[in-house]
Amino acid sequence: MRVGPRHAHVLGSGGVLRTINGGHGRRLTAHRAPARNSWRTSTTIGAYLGRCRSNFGEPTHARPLDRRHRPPPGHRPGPPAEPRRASTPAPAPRPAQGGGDVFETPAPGKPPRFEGLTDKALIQALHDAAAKHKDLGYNQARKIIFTELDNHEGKVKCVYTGRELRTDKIPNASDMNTEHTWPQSKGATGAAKSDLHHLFPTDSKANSQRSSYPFGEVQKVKWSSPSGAKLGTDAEGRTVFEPPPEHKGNVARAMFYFSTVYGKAIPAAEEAALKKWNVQDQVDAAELTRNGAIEKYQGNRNPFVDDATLAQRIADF
Ligand SMILES: [Ca+2]
Repeated sequence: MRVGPRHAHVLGSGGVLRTINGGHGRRLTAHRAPARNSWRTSTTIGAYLGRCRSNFGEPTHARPLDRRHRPPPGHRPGPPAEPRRASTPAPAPRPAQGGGDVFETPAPGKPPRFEGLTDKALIQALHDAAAKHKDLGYNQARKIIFTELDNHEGKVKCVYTGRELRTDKIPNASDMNTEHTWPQSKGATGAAKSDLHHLFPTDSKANSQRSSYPFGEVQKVKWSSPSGAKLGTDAEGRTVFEPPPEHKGNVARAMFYFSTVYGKAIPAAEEAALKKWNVQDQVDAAELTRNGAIEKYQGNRNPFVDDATLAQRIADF
């Protein structure tokens, strides 16, 4: 894990997130309400998230380079200028929200990464940045999701329906299981099958409804959940799945991540919906925390969560 130019935070006992590596003269704090599974963020995190929002449409400005441009063919790059995480990250046996965990979040005020890159060059850079992440294996990935990453005070919540299940292990697959936001039948195989950045807990029936349909905006509803997830047909009559509003941006950023890391194209109609959702449902503290927790397990972040403007620099995923 890099520290230095970025802030690192310690999630201390009682869920207090504190800055351990300032350097930008600003301080982040967040306090987790122990009785409720929600985050109350300080105004500084609010200001950071607000900045992410305000970045939409703003011109880029002078920024320090945080990664190399793609090298010419045959070039063997030397070691990076700043120390990087080892290719095999340290094991992370503790729950993501337990005491003493260290993870990174982008420093408030720190400009986005991947300076100056757009389209194919940006896709290549995003692919390269994730190339050495650790393949956890599917069983370990599911165990992490249900017992640590998405287990909050003993309960796991379906991202499509909001249904909660109390569990301390991988549940019966007919009750709650693991959603591959990028479907296995469309290429989420091998290491991609176990990549936590696009895996979420889901109610098994809702997962069956989604099946491997593309995401889109439902006009004619065939199935829906109380939380607002829908299966049906879009304006062109295609069968599509629409997540509930609070998960739409998470889906979009997971799909952008998957497309760039694993070299899969997103169909145009689906991409249009995802880009819209990326703006509508912007990154919140919980999504940022999950991104940092996943980095502990598999050694890479989802850059589309760290920089909400990144997707706008790729015209065609
Ligand atoms: Ca969201």
